[in-house]
Amino acid sequence: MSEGIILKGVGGFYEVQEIGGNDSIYTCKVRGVHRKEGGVTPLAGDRVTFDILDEKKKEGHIDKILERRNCFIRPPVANIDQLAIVISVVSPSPDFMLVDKLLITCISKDIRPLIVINKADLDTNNEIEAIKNAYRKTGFPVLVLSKFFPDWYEDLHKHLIGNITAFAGQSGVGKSTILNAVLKNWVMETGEVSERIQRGKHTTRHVQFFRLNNGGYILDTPGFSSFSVEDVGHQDLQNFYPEFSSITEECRFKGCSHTGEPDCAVRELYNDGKIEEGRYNRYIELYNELKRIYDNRYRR
Ligand SMILES: Nc1nc2c(ncn2[C@@H]2O[C@H](COP(=O)(O)OP(=O)(O)O)[C@@H](O)[C@H]2O)c(=O)[nH]1
Ligand SMILES: [Mg+2]
Ligand SMILES: [Zn+2]
Repeated sequence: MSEGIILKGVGGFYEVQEIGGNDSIYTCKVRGVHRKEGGVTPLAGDRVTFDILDEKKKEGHIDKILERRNCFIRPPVANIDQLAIVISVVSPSPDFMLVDKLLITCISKDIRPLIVINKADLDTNNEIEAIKNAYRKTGFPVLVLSKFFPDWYEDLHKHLIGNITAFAGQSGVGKSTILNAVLKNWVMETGEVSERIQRGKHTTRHVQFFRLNNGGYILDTPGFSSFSVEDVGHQDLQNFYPEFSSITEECRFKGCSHTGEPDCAVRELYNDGKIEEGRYNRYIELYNELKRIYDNRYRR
């Protein structure tokens, strides 16, 4: 029995890369008995045990899916360690609400966020400094990239080693460009592999993991670009804002929502510049949106 990771799954066939062996990739099906027992459907990113049926043809059978660290339905992936949240300075202009929502997903799924500001070459109004300032207050790492400064990809690569990293963000921010640069520099079979990452929003693709030379995997999927946080209740929303945790005194009201009550400790943090204005305003907006959903759902 071998252990491996599913790099990709298409039509009932899974590409499983052996771990701890010779890194070979086997095309596997799932054992019939597993399916009959109502087993879990394998996802890209799943750790599995598998039997090698034919070493020459590199064929095998998936035996068991090992316990998942986390999983997503859309896109269908498991075991993500890190999410690179990519925005561009301009064209398209940043969707900060999407960034905030993706940060909430990260925190709820125990995924490390990495905020990437791309297209730095187009920064004419010193926009980058403002964005950096806003998100540094979250404590999460912020990187700046541009396809015209290829040396800067080294910074990104340092964060990728040893992690499974997915890339998220609006269409057009430069995710494919970044992935191609990483593949070119840090994945071996360049020619063959990098052709598979295509530009353009209308290409239908499946989830695909690539293993980096120095360890770690990167994941190309368009699926993280739209996002809803409806599973988070409005009362819990405040727990997903790392900036809020530095309050030293309590709010006057028990159960304070921090959206406008008097003598609010979070508001105090905001007044002291510990929370950026946009972040705070979007918190209030999102709180109201979630509360509306809650009220509609439980209205008698
Ligand atoms: N000026 C500039 N353009 C970029 C940069 N990175 C990507 N682009 C361009 O932005 C467009 C969208 O890039 P793409 O990688 O397809 O974005 P994706 O939709 O997020 O995968 C393409 O025309 C790229 O050439 C960058 O750093 N600077
Ligand atoms: Mg793309
Ligand atoms: Zn408060």
